[in-house]
Amino acid sequence: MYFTLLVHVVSLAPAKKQVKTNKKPHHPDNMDIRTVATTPFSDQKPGTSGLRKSVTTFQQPHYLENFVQSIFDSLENYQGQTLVLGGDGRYYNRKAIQIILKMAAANGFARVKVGQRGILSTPAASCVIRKYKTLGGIILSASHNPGGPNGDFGIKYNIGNGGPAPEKVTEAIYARSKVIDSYKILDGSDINLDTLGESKLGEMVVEVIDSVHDYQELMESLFDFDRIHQLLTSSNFKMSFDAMHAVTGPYARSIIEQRLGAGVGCVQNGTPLEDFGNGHPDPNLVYAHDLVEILFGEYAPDFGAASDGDGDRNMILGRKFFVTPSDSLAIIAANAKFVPAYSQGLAGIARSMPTSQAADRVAAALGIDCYETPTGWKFFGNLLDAGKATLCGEESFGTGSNHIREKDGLWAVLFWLNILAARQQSVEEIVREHWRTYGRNYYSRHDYEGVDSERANTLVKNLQVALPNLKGKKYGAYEVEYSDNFSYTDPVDNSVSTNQGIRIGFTDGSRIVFRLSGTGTQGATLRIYLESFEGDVTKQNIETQQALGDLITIADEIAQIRENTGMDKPTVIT
Ligand code: G16
Repeated sequence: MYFTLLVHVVSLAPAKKQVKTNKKPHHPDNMDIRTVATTPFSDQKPGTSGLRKSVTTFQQPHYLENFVQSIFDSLENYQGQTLVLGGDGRYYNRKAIQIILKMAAANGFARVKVGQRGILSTPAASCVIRKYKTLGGIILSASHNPGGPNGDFGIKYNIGNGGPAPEKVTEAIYARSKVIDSYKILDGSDINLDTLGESKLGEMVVEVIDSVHDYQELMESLFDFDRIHQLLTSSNFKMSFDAMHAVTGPYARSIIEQRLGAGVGCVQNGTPLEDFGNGHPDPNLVYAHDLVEILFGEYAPDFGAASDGDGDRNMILGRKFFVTPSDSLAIIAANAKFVPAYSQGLAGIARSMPTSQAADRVAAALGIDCYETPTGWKFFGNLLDAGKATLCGEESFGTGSNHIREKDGLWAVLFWLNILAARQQSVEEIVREHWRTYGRNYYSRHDYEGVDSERANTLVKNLQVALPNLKGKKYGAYEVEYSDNFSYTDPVDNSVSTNQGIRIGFTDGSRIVFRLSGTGTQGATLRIYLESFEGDVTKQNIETQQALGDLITIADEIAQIRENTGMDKPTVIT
């Protein structure tokens, strides 16, 4: 809204009459909006989850600004609206926030809700967007990728349902980024992000909000906090949470240590650092080694969990026991009846295609639908909005529900705590009982990181050529039942996403899936997903890599992995 300046003009000539003039609406800050000429960058195509690049890429003049303006230009009727803004606290977060605030002000947003110190975990941002019904939000994160001046940075736009922008929006952003020739920015001074409260940037209100409050309130409405409190304060239960020097530290301290009574010391690496303490904030057995050592060491606690850079991933551990993310989704679904918000039943379950089929078995037992989507949380949005799915999960350490539209690391941890509190059994007992009931889906993902992009593309191309001839082919005891490149038709809006991963399925239900990651920033990352089913209880105790040994060999034979990547083993096995 513009202030109207009422000017009284008093004539010095013989005072016949007094003249009052309403001058054109005017505000001094309008003068400070600059339109900056720019030229497009050709590499601003959002990947699996927004635009992720090295910090140095983002530091190029106009790089961030071009992308932000492309986001704004792709939105409809954003003027006068509210935006949520925050990030995982990594290097360049604060700087980017100041730039985006000034661009939002110049582009006519009425208000931006920004997390204190620029911090908002991805699930918290989704929660705030939904709670205050804002137009959308900008989340600054490269998730689990390392941070610091030589690390990665990222930016993505979430729509009004709180979820990542669907493909039609990301495609519009990309299309705009290819032709952009100017952006708008306000020449104002930086906003103090450390103090809660409101201030103005031109006409726009900047509201610095408590990063934890709204999210904590939501968690409290979903879970049985009294029961979890009893568990966490009992003398025979110990847990350890590793925030990996990333965004969940303040959330876990407030919710798990303080509100739920676990006490100081339960949360390790709880202060968000710009470089994540030089770590790789990816909660898996390789990168969350501090936690793994504790949980697999002497006097191990009963429960261990970790979350990633932006707080949407989770890893669940019992004493000397790892729960695969695929099993975690299935077990959460099978035990939803113990959790207040889900005790009335689930509408359906959704999983990404490469995620194991363990959840399908639970869905079948519950008599509900199970949806198979491409990799990327954005594909769950429509299913959740349409009430077709209640729980969603991915092999990449992501689990979530219809409470927000992002995966949610701490939510998964609280879900497990709620189950443990209700069932009074150990993590291992619960998982083994699950396998006895539903069978065990042995599952592993092998990553080959930093592969030369051309070589990786050749591997995929060769596979694509081989696909039509694989059906009926025998590899030892395995016979190929189908082979294809996964294509998904969204059951809500009928949009089609093709080339989402090469699947080779065998007659006994085993699968090998090949995909190139859409989140890496250096070269290509080849992901190979391996899965086999074991219904025989006496055979559910085999070490995972051993159980999948034949499939690992077959994958190499079919894709010529060693030859094509020049690597003789994966860089990460999860
Ligand atoms: C993102 C997406 C997930 C996806 C993961 C890995 O997670 O939101 O849906 O599973 O990347 O994707 P890719 O296999 O293409 O690397 P995050 O936690 O990185 O935002």
